[in-house]
Amino acid sequence: MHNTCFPNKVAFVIYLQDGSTIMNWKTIVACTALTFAPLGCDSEAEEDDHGHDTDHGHDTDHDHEETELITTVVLTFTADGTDTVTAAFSDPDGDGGASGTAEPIVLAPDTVYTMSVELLNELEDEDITAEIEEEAEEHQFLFYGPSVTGPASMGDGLVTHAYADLESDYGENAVGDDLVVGLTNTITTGAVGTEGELNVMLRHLPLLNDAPQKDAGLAESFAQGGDLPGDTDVDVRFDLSVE
Ligand SMILES: [Ca+2]
Repeated sequence: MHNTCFPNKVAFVIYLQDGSTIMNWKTIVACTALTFAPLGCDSEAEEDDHGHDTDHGHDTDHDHEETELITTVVLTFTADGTDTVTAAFSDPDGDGGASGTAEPIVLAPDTVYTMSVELLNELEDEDITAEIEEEAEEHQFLFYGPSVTGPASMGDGLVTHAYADLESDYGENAVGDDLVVGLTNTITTGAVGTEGELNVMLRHLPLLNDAPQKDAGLAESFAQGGDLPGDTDVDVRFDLSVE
């Protein structure tokens, strides 16, 4: 029995080492734990487990290690004179499995909010926000939807989005222009309206052949239906109303 299980684990390790080291290691740990739990199970069932875990690991290998697993997206809206509004999207089992759920966003009319974005991997008690800050030059959030007017969206203006940060807020601007990130934003509401939505996408834009994929027109291009470079780390939808 042990002889059957052990080579499976070795093969899995070798396979994963094609990708990023840190994430591979985490995945290996998780897989090993799963492998040990049903120790004594038949090899057929184990291979199924491995297959699933390998798929997870492989998906995440396409991303950088810092964004592989985002289970939670928290939006916090603050403004003078009104209550702070917090809405969280949560997908406790990460990619695949059950779909995540998002709390609705309810904002006050005619208000200028500062909206911050926080990302967590609650499976591993990890603050992904800090990792995005560290690699701000490789990431950009896009805020879009039929209710959103802003750089990435030509919606009806239930809310208006503007970026309120730059890469240099989080560290040295080492590559190209000092571009927006979207961890901090301004959201301006107008009149009362319901049945809106706000979509939050985090795009991962690593250097490609030593050239930046992130550029100043990324959001505007997206708003006009252009294809985005890079990969999507997270893309979640919140119901939105202004009441
Ligand atoms: Ca830059």
